[in-house]
Amino acid sequence: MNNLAIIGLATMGKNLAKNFASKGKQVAVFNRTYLRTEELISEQVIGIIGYQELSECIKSLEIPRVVVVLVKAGEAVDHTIEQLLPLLSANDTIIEMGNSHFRDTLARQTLCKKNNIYLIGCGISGGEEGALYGPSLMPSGDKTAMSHILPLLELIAAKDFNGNPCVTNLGAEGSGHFVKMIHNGIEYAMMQGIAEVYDMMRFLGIEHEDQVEFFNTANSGSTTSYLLEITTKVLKRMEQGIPFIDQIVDVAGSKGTGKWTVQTALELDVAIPTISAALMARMMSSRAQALKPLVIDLEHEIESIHPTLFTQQFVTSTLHGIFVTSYLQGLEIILAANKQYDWNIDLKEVLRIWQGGCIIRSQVLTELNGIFDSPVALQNLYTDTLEEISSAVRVLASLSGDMPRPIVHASYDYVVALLSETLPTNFIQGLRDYFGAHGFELKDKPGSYTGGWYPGRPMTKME
Ligand code: 2AM
Repeated sequence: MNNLAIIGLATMGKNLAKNFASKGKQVAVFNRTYLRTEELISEQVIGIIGYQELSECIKSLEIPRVVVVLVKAGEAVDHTIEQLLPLLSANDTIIEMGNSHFRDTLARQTLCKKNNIYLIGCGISGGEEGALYGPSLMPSGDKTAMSHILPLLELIAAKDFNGNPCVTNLGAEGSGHFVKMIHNGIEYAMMQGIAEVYDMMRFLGIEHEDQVEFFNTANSGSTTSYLLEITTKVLKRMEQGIPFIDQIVDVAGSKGTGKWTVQTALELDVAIPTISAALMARMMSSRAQALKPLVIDLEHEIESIHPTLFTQQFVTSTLHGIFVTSYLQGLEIILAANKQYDWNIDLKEVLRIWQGGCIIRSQVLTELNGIFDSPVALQNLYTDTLEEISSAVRVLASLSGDMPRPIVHASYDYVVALLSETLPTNFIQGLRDYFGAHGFELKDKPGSYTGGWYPGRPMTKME
């Protein structure tokens, strides 16, 4: 009997099947188009058995059955689950690993529950390599099903900094895909940070080899990260004597998870300016492309910056500051979701399972452990981050040319606002009350008040 099935054999599904097989599992595989199944069969991987019919594939499984679904997010997932339900029996488990919206997962879980089938929504990060050698896995759902499938997932997951599997039960239904969504929002921001530092370098006319060296050295100590590791690799690629990156069109694609993160943060009233700036920067890149005829020659006065300002320390600390604000904002959304949805996602576990396999793995994660439990530690982190990013803002201000720097500025505004003793929002309250009697609070009196702006309309306490 086969131990589990994998449905959907695009790169991720295929590599996940190989990962399970390499750990001694007998994996039944199926794909809508048989050609992909045939291709995988032709690789003759021990432990992988291909099926032409879904029903045969499911029949071949030990009971209770475990079926991993890794098809295109959206309708394909619904379609696959619909096909699976009549073939499964009570207490079987579907593990849905697509990049699904957590609300879709909730709806699918309800449907499966009606059929006495467990559905575990499981975020997966790590790209193709991660799927093959060890991804970070973010599952959530029914406890009984989870206790059955966690040992399986632990087998194939990446390892954290202490050698434990990068997988945990995130708890309530939907929270696994939620955490994956947040992961992706953070990923958008970290990448935008790297792109902006690269932009500063080319703006300043820093030689290609020096750019590589700056990033290569930045990938050490507290900023050691997968994204900086691949930054050097992407930057180094040369084609016909010039950096290949120069031949790539400057319009960023996206599959929606960054947008979902920002939408969700808005719904939960959480300010995430760094992550939003990263999303907006991608959107602006399409708009700018559409407006290419309007391009003008912007000033590039590279002499205006003193070379001693653009140092390794500057590069590393700017990246560190942006990484920290990106993570903090993602974690803030999770905290708000715990409250709003009555979830119990353990931030320490989230920080742990992101240490290995996933795209946003980095040493910075260790600095954030327990950060929201200690106001002093949080204040110190904000203060250090402010120092890092404000130096970036000052160096950039000393450039006399024009260059968009959305993430640097958003991150700076974020920490500086959180640390400021006063904000100008008192003025907004004054204006709102003047035109709309929306009320305000006073520093020296409890309660809400309104009025006092017009003769004959004294300030009154609001009910
Ligand atoms: P395919 O090879 O038949 O296209 C990523 O696109 C994966 O999702 C592929 O394995 C693809 O199968 C599968 N997929 C896409 N749409 C699907 C659908 N409606 N039903 C089942 N699988 C689908």
